[in-house]
Amino acid sequence: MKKIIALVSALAVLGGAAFAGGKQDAAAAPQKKTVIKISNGVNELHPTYLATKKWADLVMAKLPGKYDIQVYANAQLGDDVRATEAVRMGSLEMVATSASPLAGLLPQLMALDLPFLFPSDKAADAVLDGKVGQKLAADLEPKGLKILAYYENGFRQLTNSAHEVKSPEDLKGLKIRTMENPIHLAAWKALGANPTPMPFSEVFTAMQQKTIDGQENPIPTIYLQKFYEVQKFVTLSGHVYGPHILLINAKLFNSFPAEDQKVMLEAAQESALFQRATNRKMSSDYVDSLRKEGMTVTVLTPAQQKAFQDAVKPVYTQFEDKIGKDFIASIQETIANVK
Ligand code: TK8
Repeated sequence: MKKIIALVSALAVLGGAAFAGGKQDAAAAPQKKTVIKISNGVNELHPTYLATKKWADLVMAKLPGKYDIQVYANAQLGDDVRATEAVRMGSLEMVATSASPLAGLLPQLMALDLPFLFPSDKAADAVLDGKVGQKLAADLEPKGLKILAYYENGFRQLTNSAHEVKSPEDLKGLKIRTMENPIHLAAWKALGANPTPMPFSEVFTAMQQKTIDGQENPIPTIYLQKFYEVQKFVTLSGHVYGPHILLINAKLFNSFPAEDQKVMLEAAQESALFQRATNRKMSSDYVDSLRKEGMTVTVLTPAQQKAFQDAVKPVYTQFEDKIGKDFIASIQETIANVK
């Protein structure tokens, strides 16, 4: 039944794109624009939202009159998991989502969630812009999703409202919200915390109402979503690097004329360059902004950092069969070759 609904809605979307204007005289009746809605979980200030807006503006400027692209923020069209499912089904056209909550769809994506895998921005770029990124994109396509670009969410940092966290021992008893992803859950358990998965849009309220003590997200998100209003401590743990991936319904994309596809892919690359540069600048600038907002920022010494790394090591062996040992090794090799 689900399949039939998916097929019907996909055909409806395709039909809309292919037969816009119907049999009417093209000169007399203005061509009906194809509507493309893009879902963002983050708010309007976040580089990912800004980049989807940039993509929309570029595409509409280069293909005037053909597309009506509408960009939504704050999970108005659903959180990462639900919005991505809607894009697969064809009831929504596009989403910019974290890769982590899509682990159920494509277990290989979980390679990116392995803690302390990426040592730098450069290493992340090498992996996502190289063979690994291409492989993940190729494997997502049969699931109905086409990756237009890898934006970045960035290196995730721990925040909480209880006390300063400098070691895994400090995490004992802390209730930490995680993304809906088994590696994140396992890693925080291994660190001694009490992890609870939850959709992103519920996190602020959960912290405010103290149903959770903390969460982890990159600096731009912590600052722009005003998490400092409900969190006192941030530890620069940098435990996971996460991309934000820009996805479009694959059948819809393939139904577009080749020239339009080219414009969309080029606009995606342009928006990604802007997105990563902006996100990286904010990641460094906003550390001080968080201090100004009254947060205690904890920078770990190499020895303290190592204690976190050691504690999560078992997670690698725990998940290597699910992800694929060779796949993990190929990522590690790419990273090792980054100068
Ligand atoms: C926004 C999410 C968010 C992610 C999370 O939709 O859930 O914590 O970091 O950026 O993708």
